[in-house]
Amino acid sequence: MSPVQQPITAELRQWIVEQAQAGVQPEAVLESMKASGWQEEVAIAALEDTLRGFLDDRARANLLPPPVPVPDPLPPEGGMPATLMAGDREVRVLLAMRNPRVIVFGGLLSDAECDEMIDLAGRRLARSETVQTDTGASEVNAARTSDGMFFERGENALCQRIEARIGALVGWPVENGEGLQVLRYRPGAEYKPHYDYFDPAQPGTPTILKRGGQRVGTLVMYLNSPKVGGGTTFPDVQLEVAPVKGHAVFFSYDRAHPSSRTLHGGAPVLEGEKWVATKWLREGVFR
Ligand code: PD2
Ligand code: ZN
Repeated sequence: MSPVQQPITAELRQWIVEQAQAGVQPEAVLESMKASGWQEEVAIAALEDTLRGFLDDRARANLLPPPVPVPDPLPPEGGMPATLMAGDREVRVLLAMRNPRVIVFGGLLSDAECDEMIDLAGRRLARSETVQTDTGASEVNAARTSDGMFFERGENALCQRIEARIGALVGWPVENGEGLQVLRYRPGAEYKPHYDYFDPAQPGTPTILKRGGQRVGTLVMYLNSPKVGGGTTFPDVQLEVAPVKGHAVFFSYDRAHPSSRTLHGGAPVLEGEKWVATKWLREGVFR
């Protein structure tokens, strides 16, 4: 015999919302429901459905854009793996934060891959540098960002290998990734705190979003270890990630909004150079 269907009435939904507003944890609400005769599966479904609606309403009331799916390298069921298989390479998990979602990986790139990336990118930076010296602008301006260049996605065998590895690591289609960006910071250079998503209030944003939608995640890979300085900072949570050759920091943002707490920057390089490769992940296919 199939179990009697228990109806999820408007009154029940109202009661669940009142519990949430009063700060009662969902687990405690579930226990109360079970104690008053609700089947566990029905109670969980009612709770999930009602609370999702409640949170969405609250977000709308705060004028937040709706959340979108984001990549997440860690298993949804929890548990902290010491390593993750990323296609052709085993990667260490060094730190994971929930809100904002920040994960630091060790050994994402080999030393040889870092060196090759710097070599390939450096040739193109050198070209833009000649133009700079022509105009006499040879000094590094600390307020300006580093020198940079973009690879096309899949432009060479190294990019292809790294992109496939990243896709496997974060569980996101390679096609949703922008081409790798390589940045070089010289002493004094920094990247002032910013958000990587495109500001919905900017007039140019709708045009930018035609190519694959919003950015939803960032992976900054360190191609060398600067002598002093150059950490990646997250001022909202007072976190600073040390730039170590081959390591990487991942973070995601399900809303293009400061509530994502993904404000981040590159602290000034005090001694030596800093090289990074950044992979930005879009909601959809980036063409
Ligand atoms: O180089 C960094 O640490 C850094 C900091 C902030 C890189 C980026 N943003 C970026 O590439 O978006
Ligand atoms: Zn950034």
